[in-house]
Amino acid sequence: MHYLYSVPVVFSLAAVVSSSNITVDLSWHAPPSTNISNLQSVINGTGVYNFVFNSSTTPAGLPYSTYNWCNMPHVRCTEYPKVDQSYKLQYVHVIHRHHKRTPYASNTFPKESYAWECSDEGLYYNANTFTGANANSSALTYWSVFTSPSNPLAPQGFNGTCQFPQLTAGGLDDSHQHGKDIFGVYHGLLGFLPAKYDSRKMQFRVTNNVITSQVASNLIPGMFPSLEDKNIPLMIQPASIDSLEPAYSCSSASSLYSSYGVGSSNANWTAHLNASSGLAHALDAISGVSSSNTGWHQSWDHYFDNLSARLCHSKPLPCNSTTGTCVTQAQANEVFRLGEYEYNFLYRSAGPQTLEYARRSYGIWVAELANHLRAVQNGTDSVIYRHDVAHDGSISRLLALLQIQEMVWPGMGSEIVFELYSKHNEWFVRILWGGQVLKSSSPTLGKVVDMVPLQNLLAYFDGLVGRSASLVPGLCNQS
Ligand SMILES: *[C@@H]1O[C@H](CO)[C@@H](O)[C@H](O)[C@H]1NC(C)=O
Ligand SMILES: *[C@@H]1O[C@H](CO)[C@@H](O)[C@H](O)[C@H]1NC(C)=O
Ligand SMILES: *[C@@H]1O[C@H](CO)[C@@H](O)[C@H](O)[C@H]1NC(C)=O
Ligand SMILES: *[C@@H]1O[C@H](CO)[C@@H](O)[C@H](O)[C@H]1NC(C)=O
Ligand SMILES: *[C@@H]1O[C@H](CO)[C@@H](O)[C@H](O)[C@H]1NC(C)=O
Ligand SMILES: *[C@@H]1O[C@H](CO)[C@@H](O)[C@H](O)[C@H]1NC(C)=O
Ligand SMILES: *[C@@H]1O[C@H](CO)[C@@H](O)[C@H](O)[C@H]1NC(C)=O
Ligand SMILES: *[C@@H]1O[C@H](CO)[C@@H](O)[C@H](O)[C@H]1NC(C)=O
Ligand SMILES: *[C@@H]1O[C@H](CO)[C@@H](O)[C@H](O)[C@H]1NC(C)=O
Ligand SMILES: *[C@@H]1O[C@H](CO)[C@@H](O)[C@H](O)[C@H]1NC(C)=O
Ligand SMILES: CC(=O)N[C@H]1CO[C@H](CO)[C@@H](O)[C@@H]1O
Repeated sequence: MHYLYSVPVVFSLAAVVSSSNITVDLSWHAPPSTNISNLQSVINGTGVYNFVFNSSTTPAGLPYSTYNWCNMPHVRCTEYPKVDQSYKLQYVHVIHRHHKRTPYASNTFPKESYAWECSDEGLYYNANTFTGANANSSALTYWSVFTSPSNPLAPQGFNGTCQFPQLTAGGLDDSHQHGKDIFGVYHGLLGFLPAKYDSRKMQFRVTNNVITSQVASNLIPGMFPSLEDKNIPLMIQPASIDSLEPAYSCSSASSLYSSYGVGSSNANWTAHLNASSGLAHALDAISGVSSSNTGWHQSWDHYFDNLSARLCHSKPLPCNSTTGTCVTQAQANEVFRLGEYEYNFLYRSAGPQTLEYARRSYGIWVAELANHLRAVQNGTDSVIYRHDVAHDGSISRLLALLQIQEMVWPGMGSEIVFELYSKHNEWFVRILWGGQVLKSSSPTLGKVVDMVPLQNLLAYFDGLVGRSASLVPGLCNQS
């Protein structure tokens, strides 16, 4: 990896044309160590740092900016950090994780002690031709999950009427509120977005995982309640090359990750698994997960998703119907501390490889963002607002690349916003995380990523991933 890297940056703005060479620091900078990254407090601490895991609503006694796994803080009028009026907002790019859902089937226990019902909503799948006013219209068909007494096989995990995963009714409401809050800021407070949906000015994007479309279909009416035309395109890339999820393959990134992360025998990674093996045994005895099931024991991901999804939906912690033993809140808290520790390690604390991993596995999305910023600056893009609905893996990689100071596991709805401003003939970017200005350890981005000169941010992105991600294919093919 190159450190101080010089990139020629050429930009033109309206009548003014200027060019400059900018030197930026592309190296990894260690995050400060905190309780989240301290194995001793992870294993022997209590509670979960005032984080919320059991409701989409953060209790009144805690600030809105509090980490809430079920529904993370995002931009909202009441907390929005306003910018000096001399800066003109030119472009906004939002990316966030989908909202709360049922667990993935792979994270459910072999046998669950209760069912999970989703009969309060429909997952619509329909396709309609675009052949003009007389087109045959399609029915609004939706999925209705059922099991039949004539089918002798029991489903993996929960019985009931849900897909695993699917957005729950609560997650759809959170998506709607998220849209309302964003619109409150960028239309209501700032007058930046128009009152009505306009496909020339805004684009919504999703991944090939249907849960992101479930979010978008509820978020958009939250922003524009009186949609005259309810047909809204959701941008999507082919699954094999999708940069947002990300789903493109990058073999060198995968092998780098497996040298320090989940599945590796790197002692820095396995230390916490070793230290928490007692908890794993206790939970296996309740869940019936076999101790030889590597998926469940090479990280805390599965137990974390399992337990947190229940609590976010006010469901009890699981019990073993044979032994009568239940998972305790203290055990759940330790699982949550371990999960936060893992994301902190995997995306920041493990070392420079976290940045290297991020630029390889998320470089294409970053290059797309950089080109959108350039196109707004050179006046060739009519789109002023882009909104991408993604996953924890997307947000984590992006936070690793931005070198966030305190990395956490991005909870449901976790949001990063890029705001592009102009002032006279200069351009600046501000980045918001959880609705507040992002704190980064990279000196190029500043301690707080607040009005960083656009050319510096672009030089950082270009240096790491190349213009139009030109470095990524080569990096991915390195052995
Ligand atoms: C960048 O610097 C190099 C050498 O210092 C110079 O040759 C080149 O023209 C510069 N490029 C731009 C775009 O200013
Ligand atoms: C947790 O506390 C126990 C008992 O005091 C101690 O043996 C163990 O080393 C501690 N674990 C960590 C990771 O600090
Ligand atoms: C960090 O953990 C220690 C004990 O391990 C505790 O005393 C302290 O209050 C914690 N700090 C925060 C900010 O949670
Ligand atoms: C959520 O958990 C906190 C801390 O364990 C507890 O004080 C609170 O009553 C719980 N809230 C709900 C809605 O269960
Ligand atoms: C509607 O469907 C019929 C077949 O039932 C087809 O012949 C016709 O072209 C379709 N109409 C339009 C406007 O696409
Ligand atoms: C789930 O359904 C299967 C049959 O499909 C049944 O054998 C099992 O008892 C059910 N479990 C619960 C917890 O309802
Ligand atoms: C483990 O972490 C230490 C301290 O951060 C680092 O010096 C060492 O290289 C790491 N070991 C491996 C195998 O990554
Ligand atoms: C694993 O933990 C045990 C105590 O639970 C300790 O004796 C042992 O040294 C640890 N092994 C490693 C490789 O950290
Ligand atoms: C309950 O505990 C027993 C004993 O640990 C285990 O064999 C079984 O798989 C567990 N799960 C269920 C659903 O009974
Ligand atoms: C404006 O920027 C975009 C994105 O980098 C680029 O594709 C386009 O060629 C530029 N157009 C002009 C006129 O500079
Ligand atoms: C949150 C989540 O679903 N995590 C994992 C669930 O398990 C599958 C299969 O092991 C993983 O691919 C997911 O990342």
